[in-house]
Amino acid sequence: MKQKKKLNVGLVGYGFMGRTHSNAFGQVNNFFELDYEPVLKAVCARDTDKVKAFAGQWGYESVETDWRKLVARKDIDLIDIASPNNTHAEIAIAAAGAGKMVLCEKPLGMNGGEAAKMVRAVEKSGVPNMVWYNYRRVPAVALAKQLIDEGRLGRIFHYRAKFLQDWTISKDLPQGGAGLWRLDVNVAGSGVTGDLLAHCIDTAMWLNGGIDQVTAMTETFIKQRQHNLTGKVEAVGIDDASAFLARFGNGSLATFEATRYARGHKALYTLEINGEHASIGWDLHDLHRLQFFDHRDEGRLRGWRSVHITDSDHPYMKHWWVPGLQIGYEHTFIHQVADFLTGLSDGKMPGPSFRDGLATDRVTDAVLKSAQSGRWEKVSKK
Ligand code: SOE
Repeated sequence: MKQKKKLNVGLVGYGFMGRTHSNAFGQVNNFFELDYEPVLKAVCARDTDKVKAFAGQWGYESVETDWRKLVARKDIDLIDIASPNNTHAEIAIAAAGAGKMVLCEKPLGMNGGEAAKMVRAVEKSGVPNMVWYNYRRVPAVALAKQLIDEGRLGRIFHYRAKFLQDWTISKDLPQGGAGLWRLDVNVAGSGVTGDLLAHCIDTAMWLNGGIDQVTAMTETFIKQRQHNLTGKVEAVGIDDASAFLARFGNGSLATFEATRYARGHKALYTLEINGEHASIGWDLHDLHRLQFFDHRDEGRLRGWRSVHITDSDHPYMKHWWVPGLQIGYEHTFIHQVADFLTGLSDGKMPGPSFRDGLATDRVTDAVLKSAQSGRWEKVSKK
């Protein structure tokens, strides 16, 4: 058997996303035949006891408590950023400057300005880079991409996406600190716009091209919350809910909505696309199914098909079990690593690149700007 090339990974952050990434690095070679093999070389976080415990559980060889030391290490090839949003830019720019490959959690920056600096850094040093917009790699969503690229939908008229959650409804939930930094605007950059709509926007632009302009509304339902780090009751600066209309460059119209106040919904990411010939629907709570309607079907049998995406001719599925058996959320991260490592071998880096991540941040900037101005806002293309 051919010897695999070792790729030494240095992970920053050990929260929810640190776990999804670690699992992906650890599993990928069991299921995909690749030239490269990630090695869990070091994990970095500020709390020594916790980072050691994490390293022990996930099999990292060593720990660091200062990301600068991690970036400076000669034995690290790739820096993976899974720490809160306000740390992404500084770490990514330093890592690119040190010649490391960089993977970064979404959203890429706190805003488009920060993301643009990150793009400049990786493009200047020419290092492979990627943003973890994992939902592109749900097999059903990847199949939607194939169907659109094959022209099966024809001209696209409508794109509709929602991402609904309900975990911040309680007014007693504090903001800030581990697990709750997503509620602290100084750490997260924005609320559901950057956290949830960013996913919808990334998928949408991948499937349907660039977005030209938006008109948006946002709301912060709970205006003050106790801050976990200061102990004081402080103003809430994030958007709890965000909705916008958009015009795509291809002339299609869109509606997007995200909230953390939709009681009963935990992670209901849904999308629907209506084209001249056919429509597609997908739902994260039923992620292994793609809904497909084709007007060109014989009239008597025409109707929505619910395709079970578990066959070996569906994207990614030949690497998993036998037809009929499903995979889930964590596999999307494994697919992302597999595609990244394949890109290293064949020189064709797959998206989403930092440049793609910047394009999404430009849209979320325009959404937040429009919610303030009450006007349609153009999406910056720079
Ligand atoms: C927020 O609750 C969150 O964890 C996001 O940060 C993730 O990106 C999303 O995939 C699930 O929800």
